[in-house]
Amino acid sequence: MMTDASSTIFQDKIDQDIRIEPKDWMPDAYRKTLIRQISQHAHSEIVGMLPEANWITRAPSLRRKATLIAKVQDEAGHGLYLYSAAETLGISREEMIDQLHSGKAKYSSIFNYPTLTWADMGAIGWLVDGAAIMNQVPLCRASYGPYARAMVRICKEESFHQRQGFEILLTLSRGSEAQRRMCQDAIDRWWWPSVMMFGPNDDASPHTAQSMQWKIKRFTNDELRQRFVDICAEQVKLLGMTIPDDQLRWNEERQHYDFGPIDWEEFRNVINGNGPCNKERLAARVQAHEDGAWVREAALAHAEKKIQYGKTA
Ligand code: BYC
Repeated sequence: MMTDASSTIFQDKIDQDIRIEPKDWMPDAYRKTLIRQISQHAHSEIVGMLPEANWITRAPSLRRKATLIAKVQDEAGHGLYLYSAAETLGISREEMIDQLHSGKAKYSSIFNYPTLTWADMGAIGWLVDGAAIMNQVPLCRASYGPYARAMVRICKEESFHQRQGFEILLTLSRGSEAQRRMCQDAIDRWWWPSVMMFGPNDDASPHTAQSMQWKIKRFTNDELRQRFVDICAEQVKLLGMTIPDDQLRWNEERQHYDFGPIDWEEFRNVINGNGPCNKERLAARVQAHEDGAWVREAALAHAEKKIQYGKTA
């Protein structure tokens, strides 16, 4: 129950950068925001396995295959830490999974685009994981303890993912003419969806102001997007490739790169279920859940048996 005293204690902790822990009192809206964000983040990791898993059997060498398998497994792990963090707020795993499968919960727009060539594995690592890190490093300082702690390990793994992606592109960029074309084509297709990953502009973002006040978010969507553009605009030079934006140029006065307009119509379409792969992605998740029903039933039967016979594991 809310009292003035508990809400003052909560706010004092936020102001002093003291973490909020599961058993602490928190406003309902804070709890709801965290459940929304953490569960959508978890869903993104799980759905995010699909576009890359699509290339595991076609990776061009044993080393590339082993690395890609490890990366996709890392994403499964991230999803599981995040579901566990969300569960500490009082929502069950089943409820979250239902929300994903029914289309009620969102997941990152980026995973509704197809992976057409091997170079897409590089572009996803460099751009998508690069954008993810930009957004997620500040989440290691989020005010909610279990979320912030989960993010520390996730970020370490994401930074490896980003580097392996850049290395794939670097190899292609030093390869044959066909490989160079494949590299540029992947950058062309993944650039704008990656820029959109940061979410709507600040003036169109309903949650940012409150989440900043609660120190869940430490930077706004536009601040993080700008940092991402600034870094990529330099890194692309190492690849000898270009970013598909003819308005991208250094602004001496702002000390940032200016960039062209974002197609928000495309973003809205994708988050409303009408992107190129939305239906395919959800169908794959629902199918995997149904196919795994026997594992859940067996685990439950095993747990019940252990209780019945009083055995410990
Ligand atoms: N896609 O007021 P806003 C990964 C929604 S996983 C879809 O700015 P907020 C990776 C937003 O949810 C990447 N929806 O909201 C995994 C809200 O809708 P609802 C995922 C988006 O929460 C595997 C509405 O738009 N990362 O990196 O303050 C392999 C208004 O937005 C998107 C995370 O989830 C989007 N891109 O800020 C490789 C990080 N953007 O909920 C890589 C944690 C916005 O009201 N999440 N929306 O229906 C966050 O940091 C924040 O939730 C966001 C959005 C910055 C994404």
